[in-house]
Amino acid sequence: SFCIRCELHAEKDDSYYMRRCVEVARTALGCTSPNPMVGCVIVKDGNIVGEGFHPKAGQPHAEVFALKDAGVLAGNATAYVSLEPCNHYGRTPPCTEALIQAKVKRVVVGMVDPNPIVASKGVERLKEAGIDVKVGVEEDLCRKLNEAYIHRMLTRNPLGTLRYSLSLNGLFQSQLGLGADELGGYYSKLLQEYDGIIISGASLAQYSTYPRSREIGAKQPLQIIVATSSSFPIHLPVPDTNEAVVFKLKSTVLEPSTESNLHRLGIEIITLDQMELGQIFSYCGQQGLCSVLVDQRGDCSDFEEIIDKGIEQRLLQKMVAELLPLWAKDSDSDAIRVEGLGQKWIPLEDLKSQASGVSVLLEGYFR
Ligand code: AOF
Ligand code: ZN
Repeated sequence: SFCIRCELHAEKDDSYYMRRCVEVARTALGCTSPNPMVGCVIVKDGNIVGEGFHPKAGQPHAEVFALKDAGVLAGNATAYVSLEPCNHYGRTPPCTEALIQAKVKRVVVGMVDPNPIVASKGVERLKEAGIDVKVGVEEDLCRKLNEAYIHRMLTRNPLGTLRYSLSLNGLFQSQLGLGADELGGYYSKLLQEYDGIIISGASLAQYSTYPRSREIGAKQPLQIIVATSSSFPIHLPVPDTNEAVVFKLKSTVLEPSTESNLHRLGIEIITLDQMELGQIFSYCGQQGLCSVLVDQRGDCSDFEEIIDKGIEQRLLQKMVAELLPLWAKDSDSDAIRVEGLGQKWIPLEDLKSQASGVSVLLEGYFR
């Protein structure tokens, strides 16, 4: 969202309306996968006469809602769309035809659709019909909006984000113990953005609940539970949803009560010879998940190897860290400092920092 003052004083140019498209698109945050979030604004004589967004896969596209909202005023108007209008019959008819029929004069597109069945064909079709088309307005913003959708389109895998918390003297939350997370209050909002969340069986055994977004009306991410322990039977809290899946090693034993709870809820248990993020990610991609949060909360000792490999294999693209306003007293932190020396470093790019409650949040991309 933008500063009200700036918006009031902003020049109402193509960028302005495209930013509005992105804002409108975000109404459906977390709800559109495997489809992208798309916003559309119809402008006539300097006034917004119609707005729409794509609410959910299977439902009409943004352009259809915006054109309906504008009615006859769409004739000779300019349509702004954050993603190239589609030119194919999918679950819904092509948006290019809807725009042509509504007789819009000009179409401004944020970015070309990376979906190979669209990829510039939408733009070509509009131009063919004599419509003035401009592509690439606020493109970075539009790309950021759909970074997960774009990533899955190009790789078939979901965009992977690693999340963790650190004390100010550099200890992981797994070393800090329970109750040290979520101080900044951002976690619930973060969950809302993701299609899936990967959690370790060991950390679930510690917590009595599953991570759920508390945002009103939030679509909850698929709970992807990874159980790797071979040393003792794993007990999991009873899931409060059947939107979950368990990946376990052949050698991992689930407690009988846990196993019967999972069966009762119809939750799939997938057994793997080796626990690799690659296998979990390809399952997620096939299920239409565009984004997955790998959550390092609590005890993730059973998780570290998988994560290290995931970063190495470029399955994890992004990280979100919460710097907690805590100083761990009886820490073994010398060991960590020494261990850190002389190691290989992976640089992070496009870093952003932000205060959240009493914490500092850091976001960056592995390159
Ligand atoms: C648009 N406007 O609002 C969206 C688009 O199965 P369908 O019919 O919903 O088609 C899905 C594809 O359409 C999706 O992969 C993407 O290429 C495009 N999404 N296009 O013009 C929209 N959501
Ligand atoms: Zn469409």
